[in-house]
Amino acid sequence: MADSPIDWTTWRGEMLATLMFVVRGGQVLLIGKKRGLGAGKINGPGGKIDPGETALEAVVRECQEELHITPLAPRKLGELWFSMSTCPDILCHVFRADDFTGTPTETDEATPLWTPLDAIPYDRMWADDREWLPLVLDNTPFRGRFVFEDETMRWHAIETGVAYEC
Ligand code: 8OG
Repeated sequence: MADSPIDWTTWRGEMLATLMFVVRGGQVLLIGKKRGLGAGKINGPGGKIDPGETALEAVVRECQEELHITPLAPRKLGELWFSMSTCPDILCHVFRADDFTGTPTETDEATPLWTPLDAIPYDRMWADDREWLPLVLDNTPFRGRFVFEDETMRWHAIETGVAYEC
């Protein structure tokens, strides 16, 4: 792919966000997102990090609010760096858990959607997701960088071989 149009050495995420992928029994727990950025798309539960929260605290809170579940032993597997044209740049921390407590429940933010691992509906997700979600499902830590112009992905690069603390 061509050189990046962004100087990533000085890039900073203006909005900090999270995503969680719970994988159990050969399926991943996705959501139909009802509101916020990406409403109408399929995604993992997650959302913005509130002031004073860690990414881990935020992702657990979002799962509780959006689906009424608590992921167990969540671990960070990825970072997504999004340079956006029409909203603030986003740094998103991606987590995976292999178990949870509670019952996935529809809320005014999300509809739960258990999805077989070989039938991920990429055509109903953000354009970048097909580049990195397979790494989450494969337990491979990664960092992805993406340049979006409106909803179109103009450039991307994914690194593996990175390590995260939890
Ligand atoms: O608080 P709110 O739900 O509006 O936060 C936006 C959520 O959308 C947050 O969890 C991060 C997530 N998100 C983006 N861009 C992308 C993307 O390209 N792919 C996926 N899967 N999620 C994204 O902001």
